[in-house]
Amino acid sequence: MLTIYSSDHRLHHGVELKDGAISASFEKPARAETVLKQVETVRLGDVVSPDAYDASRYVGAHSERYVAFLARAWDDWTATGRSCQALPLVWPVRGLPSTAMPQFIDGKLGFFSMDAGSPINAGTWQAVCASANSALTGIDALARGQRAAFALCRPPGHHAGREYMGGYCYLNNAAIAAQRCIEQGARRVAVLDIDFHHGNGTQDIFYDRSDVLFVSIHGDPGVSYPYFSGFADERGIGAGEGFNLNMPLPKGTQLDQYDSALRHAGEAIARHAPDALVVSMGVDTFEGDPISHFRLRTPDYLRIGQTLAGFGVPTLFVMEGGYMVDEIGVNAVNVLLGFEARI
Ligand code: OKP
Ligand code: ZN
Repeated sequence: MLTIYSSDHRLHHGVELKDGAISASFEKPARAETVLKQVETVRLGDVVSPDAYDASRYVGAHSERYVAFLARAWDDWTATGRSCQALPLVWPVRGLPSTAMPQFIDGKLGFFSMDAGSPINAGTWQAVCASANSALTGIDALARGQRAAFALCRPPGHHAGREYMGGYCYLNNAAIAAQRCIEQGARRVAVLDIDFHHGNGTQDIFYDRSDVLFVSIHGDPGVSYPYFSGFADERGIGAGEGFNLNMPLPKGTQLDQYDSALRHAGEAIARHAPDALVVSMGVDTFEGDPISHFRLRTPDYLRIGQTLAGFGVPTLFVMEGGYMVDEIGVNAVNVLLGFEARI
């Protein structure tokens, strides 16, 4: 299987608010390095750099003004005399009267974010573009006839909505790839999100559309991030009604329960009959993950990959979460080995 990877991801590293204090983010450069190392160890296949794409390729999944905000955010922030990371601190919640885009960068940061989980520093935009371009390069590989490809994206993308960043995400790599697939002539695409956290951003982007089916298996948002999205009664709107399928599972979920959800997802995907499948692949479903609550074990990821291969659709894997650095390489690559029946 082809892997698409860019070392530009190292340009992005940030902080997060945890337990009342600022600390280094769980979403750190070593994550991608660990996965790449395992790709090389098992000789998964060629590793290539992403092609270059214009930032206008991100519009469609995202709004033009959001992409423009992201591209300029660091310059706008430093123009105010600050050199620390840019973080939002105020949000337009229910009851605040103005829905207009603020002029000042501090207002824009809140306007275009769902939380304070996506800090912006000097290298963030370049890393974010390399990550999205990896997904675009992967979808183009499928268009050229590959059965599968692996976009080793970092930072992740599935919490980024049409007009907002959040949860370590800036551009929605999976959605950008799915949108390109449609623009290049695919009639239907499915996005399957197997990260522990609900892919609220991907849901947001395709919620009113019937051409892109979104299916997500994740921790119950009643007790897990992102709390405000991911419930089973969110089924799409307008033309998109019935094309959004959320399968929240309880804390402590193990392979048996997970696998039946995955088979249920497979049935929904088969009914959609997509030309391509984009898998938002997080491995924070692992029992040792520091921020999640499922109990999957390392060999379980081989089984998951096997099940995904059984769907019989050309598949782009897009890296999302997974935070137990020592284990995410083996777990992520196990999905890919299982898919290739190298068990
Ligand atoms: C990104 B991805 C929990 C705080 C949650 C954000 C988690 C983002 C996960 N103490 N912080 O879906 O893996
Ligand atoms: Zn996650």
